[in-house]
Amino acid sequence: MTSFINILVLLSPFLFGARMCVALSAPSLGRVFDIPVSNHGARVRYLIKAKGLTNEYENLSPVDLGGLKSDEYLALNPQGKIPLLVTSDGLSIPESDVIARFLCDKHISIAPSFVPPTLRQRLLSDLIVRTHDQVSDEERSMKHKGRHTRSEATS
Ligand SMILES: N[C@@H](CCC(=O)N[C@@H](CS)C(=O)NCC(=O)O)C(=O)O
Repeated sequence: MTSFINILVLLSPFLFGARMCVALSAPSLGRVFDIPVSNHGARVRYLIKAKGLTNEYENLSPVDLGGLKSDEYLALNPQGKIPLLVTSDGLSIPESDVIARFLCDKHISIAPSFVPPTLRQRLLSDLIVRTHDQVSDEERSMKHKGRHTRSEATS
């Protein structure tokens, strides 16, 4: 499989042209560790897609480094969680909202900006993000305790 990918990379300028060739070589801006079912990961994935930056940020699974709790992954993110952005200049950034704000700021010139135009809309946006994270953390901690719903948690 690896040799097939190597051959594809070598042939890519001829097969796909120069632009695709860039996509197959090392990503220019960084790597995002994530898995498709992660709701927090989706926040980062969606932003990168909407800004047309999928060729610039390589998507990897923590399994590529041995899993969320492997020494290699924990060295990058001591929380042992996804998503994680590792920039090409060596910054290791956890927390989906922090990553999202970093990417919006870094790529502010690429539409959509994802910065609501009014104070009231920015407030609402912050509340939506905060509420999602709070509910999601609560659900996760209930699952860890073997309870699956709020009513089970209070019974
Ligand atoms: N506050 C974090 C939460 C991240 C989080 O809980 N991610 C989940 C997947 S959606 C995870 O990595 N769970 C694995 C674990 O907790 O061991 C964020 O916004 O990124």
